[in-house]
Amino acid sequence: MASWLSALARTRDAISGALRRLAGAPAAAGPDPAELEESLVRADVSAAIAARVCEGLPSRARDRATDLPHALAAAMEAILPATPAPWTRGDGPSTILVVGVNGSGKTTTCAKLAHRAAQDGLRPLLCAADTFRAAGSDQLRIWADRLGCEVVAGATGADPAAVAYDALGAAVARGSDLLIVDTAGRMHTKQPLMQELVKVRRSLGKRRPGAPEATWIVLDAALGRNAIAQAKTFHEAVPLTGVVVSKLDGSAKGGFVFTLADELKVPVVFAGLGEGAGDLVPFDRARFVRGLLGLEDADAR
Ligand SMILES: Nc1nc2c(ncn2[C@@H]2O[C@H](COP(=O)(O)OP(=O)(O)OP(=O)(O)O)[C@@H](O)[C@H]2O)c(=O)[nH]1
Ligand SMILES: [Mg+2]
Repeated sequence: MASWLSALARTRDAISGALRRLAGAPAAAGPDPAELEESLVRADVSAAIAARVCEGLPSRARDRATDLPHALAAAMEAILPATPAPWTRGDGPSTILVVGVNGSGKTTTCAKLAHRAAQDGLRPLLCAADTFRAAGSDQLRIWADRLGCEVVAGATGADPAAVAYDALGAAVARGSDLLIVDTAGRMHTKQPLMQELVKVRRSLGKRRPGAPEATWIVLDAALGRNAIAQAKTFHEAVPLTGVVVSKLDGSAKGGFVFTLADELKVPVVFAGLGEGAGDLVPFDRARFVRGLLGLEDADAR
């Protein structure tokens, strides 16, 4: 499985050099934190947050080489909400509705979630409510076969709200613990498509009060801060309860997660660190920050 350290290599390289220079400089005559602030902004931490965390750094530290990085790590960690447990075994199935723009990694994430839930001893059911194109449900079916997971798929062109409704019925009938609903990719700027999602959400609630218990958006880390505008628009249509950051392995812009947390107050639940079923890790804010800053033991904790 991919590790936080290797996944964050590119983002880290930008930040840790600046941090090392700042930490290594003599306390009295060292460079100012501006370089560090700039490197955070290059990693897509917003200017306001970068300024805020750098401002809070101690100007005098007993041991700059260790105190400064740890003070920075603590300040950055404090911005991120703690990640709640992704699922609990309850009375009947709970539903996760997975949304996002085209190509963000939704279908792959649904498969990864099913894999992880099964590992946690739950019985997941996948639902392909991406009826927009045949390839959408085929892709999820292939994943389900590979994982040995049950799947309910709508016919191409079928109403995704009806497919989701039936799938939740199937989850109840079959005694599944978790229903994971994959939806078609949609541009957040297209109103009718966003309304379709509202309808999917509503029909799940009609089938079972309280459903969906979770609505997670999959955001491609490569988009950096552009992903935040997407998340906000989705949040207005279907209230989000969590974020999955996909493709963190290939990105140099993981810093947008701080702005996301600051502005949306929605926790990141998982991070996608590769294309395999096992490449999904619970988001751990301490590891993420330590991985970003290049602190040695990011993977050892
Ligand atoms: N490196 C990497 N690639 C990923 C990750 N997650 C998904 N991908 C790849 O991204 C591409 C798109 O993934 P999909 O899961 O099909 O995305 P989608 O959001 O379902 O796409 P649409 O249904 O077309 O909107 C695929 O090639 C995936 O293998 C990840 O965490 N890391
Ligand atoms: Mg898909």
